[in-house]
Amino acid sequence: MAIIVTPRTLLIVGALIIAALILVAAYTAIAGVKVENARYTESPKAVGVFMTIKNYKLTQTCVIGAIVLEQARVTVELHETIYEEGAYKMKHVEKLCISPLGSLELRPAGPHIMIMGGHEELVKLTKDGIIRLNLILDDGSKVYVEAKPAEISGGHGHG
Ligand SMILES: [Cu+2]
Repeated sequence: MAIIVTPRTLLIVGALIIAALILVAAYTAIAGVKVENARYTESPKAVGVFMTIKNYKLTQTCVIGAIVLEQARVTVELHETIYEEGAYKMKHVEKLCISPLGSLELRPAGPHIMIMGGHEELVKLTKDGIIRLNLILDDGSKVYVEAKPAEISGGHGHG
């Protein structure tokens, strides 16, 4: 069976490509924000969570908080790292913003999510090797994230 390429075939193929592009555009508009490479590092007093956050929206999006979905009594803060008086210091911030169509790298010595609690609670938090959390965005939506242990220790201490 031969496929005969006629102007009509090209028109159908063109229409299908356009339909696929519209679907992709619609998907990213709905998805809005996507997270990649979520990982964590542990220290005795805190766990640092890092990831790449991609903003597919045409407007700025800010992460205004995070909720840990694990059976552990911990507190979560958004941190920036600043260089002050010859040392890196972590600073609690209200939000971490991603520019329109941009991405934000949460990393050691940069912006990150910090989970703090007593040693026992942190052990509970990481016992199955995955930390499940929801990022809370400024439009009220949530982004589910599963963070795995970072392969290379970032030497991320707190305080
Ligand atoms: Cu921190």
